[in-house]
Amino acid sequence: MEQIVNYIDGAFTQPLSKSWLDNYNPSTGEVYSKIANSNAQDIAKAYEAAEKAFPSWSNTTIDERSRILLKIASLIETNLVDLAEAEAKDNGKPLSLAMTIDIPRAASNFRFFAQAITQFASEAHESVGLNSMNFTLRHPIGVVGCISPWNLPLYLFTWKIAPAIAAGNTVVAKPSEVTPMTASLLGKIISEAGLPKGVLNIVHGTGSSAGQAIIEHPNIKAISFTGGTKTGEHIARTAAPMFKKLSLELGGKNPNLIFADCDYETMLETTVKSSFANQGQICLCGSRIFVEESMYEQFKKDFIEKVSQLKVGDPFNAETNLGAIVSQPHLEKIQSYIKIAEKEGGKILFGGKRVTVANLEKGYYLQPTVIEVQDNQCRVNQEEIFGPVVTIMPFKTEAEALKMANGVQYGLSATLWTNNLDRTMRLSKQIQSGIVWVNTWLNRDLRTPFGGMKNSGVGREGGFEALRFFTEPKNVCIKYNNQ
Ligand code: TXE
Repeated sequence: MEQIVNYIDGAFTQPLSKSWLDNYNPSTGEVYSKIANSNAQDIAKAYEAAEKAFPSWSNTTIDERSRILLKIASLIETNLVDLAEAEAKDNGKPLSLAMTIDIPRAASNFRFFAQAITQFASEAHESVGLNSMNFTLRHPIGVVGCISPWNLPLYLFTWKIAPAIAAGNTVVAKPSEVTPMTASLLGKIISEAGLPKGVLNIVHGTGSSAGQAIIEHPNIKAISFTGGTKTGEHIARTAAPMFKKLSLELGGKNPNLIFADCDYETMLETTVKSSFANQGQICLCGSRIFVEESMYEQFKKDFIEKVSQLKVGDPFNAETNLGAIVSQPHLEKIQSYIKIAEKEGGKILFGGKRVTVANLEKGYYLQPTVIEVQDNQCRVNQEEIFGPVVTIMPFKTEAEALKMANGVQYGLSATLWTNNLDRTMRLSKQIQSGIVWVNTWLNRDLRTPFGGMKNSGVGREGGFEALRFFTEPKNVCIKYNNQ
């Protein structure tokens, strides 16, 4: 059986423990490869390689770093089909999604930061009248840790790594143990692109062993993490006493506010996507849908009709809209929330059941599920489910919609559907989330700040924000003699 091994100091290496984890194909429910179950010693080796590579990489010209990152981007594109197939198999997402979103975006991440670093400048402040001049140096931090989740495996892995190495850091990175395959293929690509050995070290394994060793390592001074809010809290507790720099991109429970004055057809089509893209396993999915009362019944009917047309099935079938849920435990977690909804008095308007796909009977398939709820305080409206489950409920006034939108512990993104400019401005200012989309969803410009408020995280990535995170600013103040 194929083994997914670590990539440390430019070489593929077995885990020191010689222990392995099972890697499941969620569309068949079967184990199809073995993953290195790395421990603190593997992380220590990865750290040593990264530390050794740092002096030279941090002094490599911006032009040269940029050239290598562009080469990585091109090689990802050359390998588009192989990477997309690997992603679909490892994660269960439709191949069409991996081909059009995940892998192209991984290439864009490298291309974007290859270019952004050439424009990344620092500030100067002249202290007029005091005969002094300040300028800011932005040093790379050193060895940094990047830990990523399973929902958008290569997309989010590269979202962290690209700015980290563009800024001159060296990296110890761990993809999710649930979806390690494309990160492992990236090892081959970076070596072909000529990234010097030790600049990027990819270590596989569980969060509690390999991940924990990264966050506990005293000399890994910055951690960029995307994953669950509970894990983020644990990372913050562990890292804070060591004064590590942290960027935490955590869960969401994003509201969709739909007003009667919106462009109905565009809203309807986009809302189906924002509910169920990637089986609802995107932190930006709009899982709470609030609809203005005057159009609620119409929306309910049309939405359910559209949802009922979605095809759940083999990720490799071009007709498939929803592939498999990422893992058996995650499927069970989602199903448990559907039960909770029923107990709480929610009405399942569509879905709620496991789907058996012919020839893939053991795969983890679930119907897209729409639940009508009475109260925003119910658990299915308050807790992140992270699956193909959305709730809908009506609202009477803008104030009530805003109160429900903000009435959760999360604050990652929100989507507003309205053609009223005054309302757009009022709500955009008052909604508590890191991103507000108006009449669109998942519309991303990589220059913009990305991240959440409240329990959705700390810090921003994207554009210069990411380059600022991965550098340490130092002010230099020079006093001069004016005579
Ligand atoms: O995430 P974890 P899980 C949410 C979603 C999901 C829940 C749990 O609600 O149901 O989180 O998912 C690593 N030290 N999101 O359990 O555990 C882990 O190995 C260091 C939202 O899969 O947070 C993996 O690489 N690292 C989310 C990464 O953290 C640790 C995407 C994420 O895993 C660690 C995924 C530790 N102690 C889940 N423990 C989003 N915001 O997009 C785990 N990890």
